[in-house]
Amino acid sequence: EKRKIVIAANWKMNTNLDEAVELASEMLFELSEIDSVETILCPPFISLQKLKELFTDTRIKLGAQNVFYEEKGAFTGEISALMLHDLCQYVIIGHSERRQYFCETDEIVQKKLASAVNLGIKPIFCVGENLEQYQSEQTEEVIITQLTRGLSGLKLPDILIAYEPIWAIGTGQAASAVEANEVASLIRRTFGELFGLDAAGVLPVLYGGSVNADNIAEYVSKTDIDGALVGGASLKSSQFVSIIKRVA
Ligand code: G2H
Repeated sequence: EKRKIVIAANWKMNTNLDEAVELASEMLFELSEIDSVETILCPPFISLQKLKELFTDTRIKLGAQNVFYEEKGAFTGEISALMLHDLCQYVIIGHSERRQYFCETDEIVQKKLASAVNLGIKPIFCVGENLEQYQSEQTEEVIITQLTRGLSGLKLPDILIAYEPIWAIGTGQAASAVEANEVASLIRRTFGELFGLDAAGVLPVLYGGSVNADNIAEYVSKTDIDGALVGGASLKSSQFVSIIKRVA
């Protein structure tokens, strides 16, 4: 069974409400006929409701960029899976920017994954090594640790995993497709050891880090890469649309 290609846009901390609606409308106009690619937009929280209305009865899916692990209570400024589950189907968890700037540990990531899964939101679980780890050949160890800690205690989660080498994020220095595929295979093998071969066989594994319309085809041509998490190139509708059209 061939896994469906997934292209997810991570807009990060960009776009106000008007800009998000404009960008999403342009993308919708170009992509409405395409159903061979699972297309997911992850705008800032403030635009989820409007984009949900815009995408009603369309094939485009929505995701949040973060979630807190408690369902409700005195957690000033936080947004829970309980608040998100009727707004979006996906949520990015464990992105390196959150690990780096907001002190998210593997333990916090695990709680967030568990909370999202419990509420029926599919996590796009990000893992990846930094430059120093990459250069000292610790990639495999880092990935296995992030996966086993992040996924601990979860029962056969409905999840996507994104491999994002930190040294390739927003730098224009993308990992080679061969290298990315080796790590994608490692992710699939590790997931298989945790949840069984059948689950590993259908697991969507994405690559993220300086993906654009020129390099996307090579990534998805690889055996274990099923799509991409796209940052910078998802902020221009023409660029994002061409990425999707290259793999549709
Ligand atoms: C990696 C990626 C999207 P960019 O963070 O998650 O960003 O495509 O800008 O490298």
